[in-house]
Amino acid sequence: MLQVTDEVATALADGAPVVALESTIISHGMPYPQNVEMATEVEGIVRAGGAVPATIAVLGGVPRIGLSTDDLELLASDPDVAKVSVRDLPSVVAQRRHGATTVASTMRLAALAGIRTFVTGGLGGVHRGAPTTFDVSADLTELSRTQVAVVCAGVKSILDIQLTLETLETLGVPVIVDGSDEFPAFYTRGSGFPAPLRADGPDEIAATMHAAWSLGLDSGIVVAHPVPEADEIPASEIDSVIARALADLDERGINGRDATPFLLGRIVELTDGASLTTNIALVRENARVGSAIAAAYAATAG
Ligand code: PSU
Ligand code: MN
Repeated sequence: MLQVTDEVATALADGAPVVALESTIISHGMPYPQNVEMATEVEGIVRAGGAVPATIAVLGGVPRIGLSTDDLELLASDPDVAKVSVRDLPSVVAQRRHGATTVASTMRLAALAGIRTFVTGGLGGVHRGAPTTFDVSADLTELSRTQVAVVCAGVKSILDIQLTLETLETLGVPVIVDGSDEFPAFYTRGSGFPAPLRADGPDEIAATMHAAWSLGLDSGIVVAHPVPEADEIPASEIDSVIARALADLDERGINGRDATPFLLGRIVELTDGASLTTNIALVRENARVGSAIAAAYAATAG
């Protein structure tokens, strides 16, 4: 059922490093044309890091592992591309539609293809107000049941970071911070919450991946790598922007699958694009780190 490009299929057959990349970040996470520029650049960074990039989406109902330049352009510019989490996969496939995959559905398709390392920007999580709205991203559910390491810059404080970390603990998902004792909050290197676990560099992270799955853990692993210092937006600046975006969300009564894309877009508007610059910078950094992790994991496989 999966359509895997020759390049990715060959790399997987050879045990060579492959890095999965999601597509909701392209279709619903960033404006055009920065989204397609980012997607193309990130594939280049993964290649430069010695791994094969596999951007994942559903096109015409076919789950695709590895995309062409034209595919990326379509995902970036066609407003009819659906945001597809795990629960949406069956109907998008059955109805032969286009879908951009979230962290959750990208994990699922990556695992089906045999890819264990996945790079993105930010994870979904427990939304603020979740104790009454029950809005908890399916990304967390998928992390509890699919063996993929997700390299991200932590979670944005549009979410409740404390409840997100608590939920990951309950679900038995290892949350490793790369090179820091503090869990990162996407735009900022710190969040005020300690790193649940710490590792330093790709070899330690790859060893943890091997250990987790050799022990029979069903879960994924969160690998949180803080945004580079030079690209960080200070909490004092971003906090008020996030508060404003959340108030606008409330006022417009937006919820469900539309909540996260609305908040991301509103934050870009409210920062005059500064948040987008930071977002792109941290995805680049994660691509560099993720390809090194995939290489270290492949080197020690067996
Ligand atoms: N957080 C970000 N950028 C993103 C997303 C989350 O900082 O692009 C996207 C990812 O695809 C993630 C999805 O899997 O939003 C989560 O959506 P929801 O909260 O509806 O589960
Ligand atoms: Mn949700």
